[in-house]
Amino acid sequence: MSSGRIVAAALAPHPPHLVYADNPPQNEPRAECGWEMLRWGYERLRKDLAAVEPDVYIVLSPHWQTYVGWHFLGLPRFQSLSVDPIFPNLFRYHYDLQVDVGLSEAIQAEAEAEGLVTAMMRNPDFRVDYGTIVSCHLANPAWDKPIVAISSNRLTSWYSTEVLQAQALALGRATQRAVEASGKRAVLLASCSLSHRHFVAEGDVPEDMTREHITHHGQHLWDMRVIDHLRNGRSREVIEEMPEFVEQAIAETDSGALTWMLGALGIPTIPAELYAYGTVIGTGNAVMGWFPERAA
Ligand code: 2X7
Ligand code: FE2
Repeated sequence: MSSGRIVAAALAPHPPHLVYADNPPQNEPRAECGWEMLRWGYERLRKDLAAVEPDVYIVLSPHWQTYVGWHFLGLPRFQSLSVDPIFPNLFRYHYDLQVDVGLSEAIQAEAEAEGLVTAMMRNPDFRVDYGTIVSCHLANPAWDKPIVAISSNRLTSWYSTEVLQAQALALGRATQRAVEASGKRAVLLASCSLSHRHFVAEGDVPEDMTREHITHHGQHLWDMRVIDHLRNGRSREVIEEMPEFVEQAIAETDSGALTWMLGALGIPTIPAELYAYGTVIGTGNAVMGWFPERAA
């Protein structure tokens, strides 16, 4: 079998608002408009991802929260209704997704070899989290490729961002080795916002864009700093500054999603492409892409 590769990677935030505003048939609520900059950015990212002809999308989501180890979906198909616990008015999404169980198991085995605690989710009634669903939908709304879904081990809460990052980098190395051995063309999706302080109240019309702005100026400054690092290939600096970013901007990168992806890319020095930046109910969200083959 020819050598597999990570053909692209994306920072792919998952506010359910973006699916809501797109009005796909899978989602029950209907919207008039909203968050266009982010949605147009995703539109361009999707084209670039499709162009690298992926076999599989591998996603790590902050909303599948596990406290003992890193978990992987371990059945070929999951199908149900996903309702956002905070925004049930925006997101009631009927999903039917395929999992590349072989690749999931291969990443799990490599992660165990790195000394990580892991588990496979084999419960057919398991409800897949909305972060996984939103990022995968926005990256590939046709759902015509299988996914590998990885949980977020809540090590930032139990220990520290430093401990989280040590494990997320190991998980990234494990992912890279397993993809290579698989012979497949993989796209990685780091499913997270950057700064992450929400408003605590929502207007009567959720898509009323007159209300949308960053919660706090300090968050904007942090988001711009991280984006600037990534656009200029300074991913090592992002990893080094992560503990402060998480603490000061309540960043959703506390999930390990971004660190895992950067680890799998070998802590890239290639510049990331910025497709969009925008706020969603006060949080900061960047849609960004890495294309290792293009850079080579
Ligand atoms: O999960 C989210 C998020 N990360 C950002 C914004 C709004 C809702 O949900
Ligand atoms: Fe989130």
